[in-house]
Amino acid sequence: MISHLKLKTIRTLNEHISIEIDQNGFEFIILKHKKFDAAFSLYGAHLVHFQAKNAAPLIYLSKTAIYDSKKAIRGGVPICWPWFGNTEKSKQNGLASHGFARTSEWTLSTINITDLGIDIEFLLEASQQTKAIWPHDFNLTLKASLTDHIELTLVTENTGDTPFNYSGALHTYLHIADHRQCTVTGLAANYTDSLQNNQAKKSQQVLNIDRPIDSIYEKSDGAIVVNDDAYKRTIAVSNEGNDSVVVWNPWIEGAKAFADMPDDGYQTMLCIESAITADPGYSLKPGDSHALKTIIK
Ligand code: TA6
Repeated sequence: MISHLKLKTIRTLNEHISIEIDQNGFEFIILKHKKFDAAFSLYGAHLVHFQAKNAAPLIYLSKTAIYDSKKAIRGGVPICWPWFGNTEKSKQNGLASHGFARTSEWTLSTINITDLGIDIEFLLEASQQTKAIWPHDFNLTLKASLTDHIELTLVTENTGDTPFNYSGALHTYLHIADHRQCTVTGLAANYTDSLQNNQAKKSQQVLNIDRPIDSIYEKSDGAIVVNDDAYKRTIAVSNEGNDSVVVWNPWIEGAKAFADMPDDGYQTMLCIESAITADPGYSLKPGDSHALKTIIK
């Protein structure tokens, strides 16, 4: 599991679910199933671990991630919502990059355990705190369906009486064995390079992880395949409800600059994100809802 966290069990709900804490009391929901092990934090409704039986972990979690309920956990699948990155507004108002969902305390709404796997849902509702940052009424639900693979669906519901636009991403950190023996195929032909002034570029058929990468690809029709050769596996990422796919690796300098990522962290991770990044975001009328989904197998 996430042994480096040295977790202690404080509550066992049944053979499949327990609540464990780290040495500072930060809580994790630990899920054990015959098909997989997984872990979430209620903070951010953040999937921090997923490992199918007899397989390597699918999700990267930084060994130096900070669990202080102030900053986003480095790794796992951070929920970037209701904006992606830094917007003019977020910058003007000194708001955090990638919105507030990943740094909010969610509530656990349902858990359903079957022979096939575990379905678990988390809810974040609009509050005075959220409305002080983003003046809209909403329900935000993360639905996770865990079997021998991961399905995450983020459902945004406009519960107010005025329309709003939102952007964001399921910011998946995939765990790979070795960036030098890993390539990505299935990305769209066109992308913008966030490291070169959002310059429009044509993608190669095969992406190598041999430099800093921060690219926003058009959405792919089919699955994006990460050829994780050193683990002798492929990871297929399929997305729905997205308008783009963000691919990110901080590389050597980026990893060194992060206090919450080991200097060599860039070698065993790659972000492939189901994202809504196009201006003005996805528009939701009162009473409407929209689902952003990623399937990782
Ligand atoms: O998804 C790519 C990105 O927007 C990068 O620009 C980088 O900022 C990354 O997200 C991580 O952001 P964070 O706020 O989690 O450090």
